[in-house]
Amino acid sequence: ALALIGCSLTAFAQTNKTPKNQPLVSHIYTADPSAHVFNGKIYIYPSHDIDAKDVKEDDEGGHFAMRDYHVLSMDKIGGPVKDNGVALDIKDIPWAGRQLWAPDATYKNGTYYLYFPVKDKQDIFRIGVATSKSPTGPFKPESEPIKGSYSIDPTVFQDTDGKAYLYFGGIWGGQLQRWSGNNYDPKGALKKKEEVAYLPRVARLSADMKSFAEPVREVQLLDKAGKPFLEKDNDKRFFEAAWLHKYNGKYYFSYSTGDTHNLCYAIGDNPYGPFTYQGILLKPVLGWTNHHSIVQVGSKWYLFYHDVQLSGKTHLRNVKVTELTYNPDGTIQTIDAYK
Ligand code: FUB
Repeated sequence: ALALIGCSLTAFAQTNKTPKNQPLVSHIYTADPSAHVFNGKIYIYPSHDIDAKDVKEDDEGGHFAMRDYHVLSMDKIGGPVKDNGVALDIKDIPWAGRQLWAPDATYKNGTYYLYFPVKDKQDIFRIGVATSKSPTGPFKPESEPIKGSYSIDPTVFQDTDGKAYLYFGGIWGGQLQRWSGNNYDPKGALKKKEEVAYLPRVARLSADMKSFAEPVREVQLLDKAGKPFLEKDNDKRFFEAAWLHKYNGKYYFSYSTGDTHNLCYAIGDNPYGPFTYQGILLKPVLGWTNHHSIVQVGSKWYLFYHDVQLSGKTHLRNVKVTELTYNPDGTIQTIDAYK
């Protein structure tokens, strides 16, 4: 993820536009909001952006040098938002090197599970899991990353039959291009324009939620003609920020197109796909990255997302929420976060 981040924001910023929604908190920078409802309350698991002045900007997003997570909570959409303090600190993850990126969380059998990507001591992104009896932590990390995990942006989905799946992956700074057939190649390159684009990954989680129950597989994303996207289809192909939700019995896989800054979605009949591309969920926001979650609160559906309204800097983001509307045929109305 995050190449080009060093480049000027003005190339894509909608600076002349007025945001329709305000940041949920402004005392810290937050991004990549994964929202869930637990026991009737809304919990948001965001990245905690920091201005790591000691870290130089690079093309792989090295200055996204986050070191901890804070869980945000609120009783209702539009109500006060509470910062519940540090939920997990990088210094408490025995195998971690640097860059605590976009997390997600779930609940099962009395335990909350926090899934997080961080570079290990060899500078390779892996995915870890940490547990707590409280949705706000503190979370205790396992001593090793999830065996067989790699890259970034984990998101966990529990289906109505109780099975849980972890989706993940992000190209460029997220290192997905280094993994082929689940094997590591440090020289793995970005695809050329005419090549089939990289695909996100999924694996079912075992009953303890701490390991993969099966080999990691690719999530098939297809265009409406049933064809895979090529790298040149970069306004539609997967880049990072996977999210899976279910609506009216269908499975919705949504994601960011990265260098074209869209959030898109695709629909499938089961958690593995294939998922057929439907369109843009959220148009580009202020800042390079676009990353979200979709959650039902009561009878309404919401999109949590971020932009850089507060800072104007791509690596110092602020999370927001807006209502999401389905059409009668199950497609989602495209959101423009600006007036
Ligand atoms: O927050 C760091 C990275 O930025 C995330 O992992 C990506 O999805 C992008 O939002």
